[in-house]
Amino acid sequence: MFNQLAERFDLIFKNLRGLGKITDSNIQQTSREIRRVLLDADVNFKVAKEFIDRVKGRAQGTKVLKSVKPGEQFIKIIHDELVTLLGSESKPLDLGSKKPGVILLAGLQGSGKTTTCGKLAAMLKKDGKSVLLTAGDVYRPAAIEQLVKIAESIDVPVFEQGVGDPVAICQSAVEEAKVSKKDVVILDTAGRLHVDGEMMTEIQEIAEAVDPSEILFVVDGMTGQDAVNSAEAFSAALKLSGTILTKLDGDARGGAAVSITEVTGVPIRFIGVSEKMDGLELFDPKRIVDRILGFGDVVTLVEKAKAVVDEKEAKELEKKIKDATFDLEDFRNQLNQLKKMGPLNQIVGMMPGMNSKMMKGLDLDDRQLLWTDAIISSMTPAERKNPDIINGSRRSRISKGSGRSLQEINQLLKQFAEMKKMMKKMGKMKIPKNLKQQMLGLN
Ligand SMILES: Nc1nc2c(ncn2[C@@H]2O[C@H](COP(=O)(O)OP(=O)(O)OP(=O)(O)O)[C@@H](O)[C@H]2O)c(=O)[nH]1
Ligand SMILES: [Mg+2]
Repeated sequence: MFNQLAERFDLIFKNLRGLGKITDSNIQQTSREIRRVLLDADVNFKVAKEFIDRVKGRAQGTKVLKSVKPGEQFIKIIHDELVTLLGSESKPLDLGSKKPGVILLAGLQGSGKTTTCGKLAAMLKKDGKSVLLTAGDVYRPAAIEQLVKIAESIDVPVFEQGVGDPVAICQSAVEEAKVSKKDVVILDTAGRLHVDGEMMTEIQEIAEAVDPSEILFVVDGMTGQDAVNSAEAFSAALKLSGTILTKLDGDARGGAAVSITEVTGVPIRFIGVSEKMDGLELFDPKRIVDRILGFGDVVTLVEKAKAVVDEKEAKELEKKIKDATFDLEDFRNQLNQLKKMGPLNQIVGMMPGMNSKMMKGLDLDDRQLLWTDAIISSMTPAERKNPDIINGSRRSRISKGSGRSLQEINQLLKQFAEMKKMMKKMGKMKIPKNLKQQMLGLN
């Protein structure tokens, strides 16, 4: 899911990370790139334009700020705006105080309503709630059968009256749920085209008759631009409280997700990630954006580490850390391996807890890797083995040899000392052993 978006943003960020300064021209260029990425992912052009305008505006604002890491700041703006665009926060079902709470599902034909009814019921049931499913799609006998089958599979009762008036059926279902003291009624409705006025009126009547706690718009995540049109129509007809985006386990390009929140003004609440009854996840904008932008993802980190760290080397390294014989030569090797894994800040960002206090004082700029390499190369083997012998005159020799300032030499030595300290802490850290080993590429 969202792989395409993720890959493309990754490229943009690679360029941004190297930025020494935010300027009009790099704001322009980045905006153009983002625009292309969004449009290729099927994000509605108006939504894309507004998004870019907001990012541009904020980037302009930071242009004058003297920032330590302008590129990172730019990335943060994009990140924050994407989270906002996707609705900021996750919002679980809110059934209010009424009993039963009523959930009405609406959407186009084949969008996944009936399946999602079952998934929601299964989720609520797991939460200890009693649920009544309702067959409000009376136009196809198969639709009722489908719901009955789903209900059986999760062991939840169904209210059905065969063919009849959907408004009356839904009302009766709520009455029935009251009598049998159910916590929640979920109403499955017929798929309708937004251009079909009669059918749109019908769903409005159902909503008026049962006064739902949640009116959820179910939309197929694989649909691109069309999703925006139907979202507009459904949100004009009904007081939607959220969207459920289905079929995101396919190769959905993610554009619909990005556009729909902006168009409907209501958040995406859940995403469908399989055909099965447990294939529904609470939608968490921050987590999704982090996923799209490659932040804070341990799994990816482990994969990346595995790809570049050879097992034998990793074991040797672990031993060195344990024995405290880790020297500057090893430090340089480590940095080179990190370099192979991708932008440093991204790597560090993926390590849980690593971007907090522990990393303070470590300045992670990718260009610095090259300079660090130059500095360490200008040291003698003895100095690399035992940095403590690097006194003032050795420092100035190294500075001349590497073409870097004395201050940088000092900083590197300090960094190395910090890193050793950090590794000692890592040895003592209370993270599960296998995670630590994974991070070191040991399994
Ligand atoms: N892979 C995948 N398939 C899904 C998901 N949600 C629904 N489907 C499939 O999509 C198809 C249509 O789903 P339904 O639940 O019947 O859709 P509907 O909106 O009730 O359709 P109508 O009642 O005809 O309007 C079915 O084959 C489902 O199995 C999902 O999250 N992932
Ligand atoms: Mg259906």
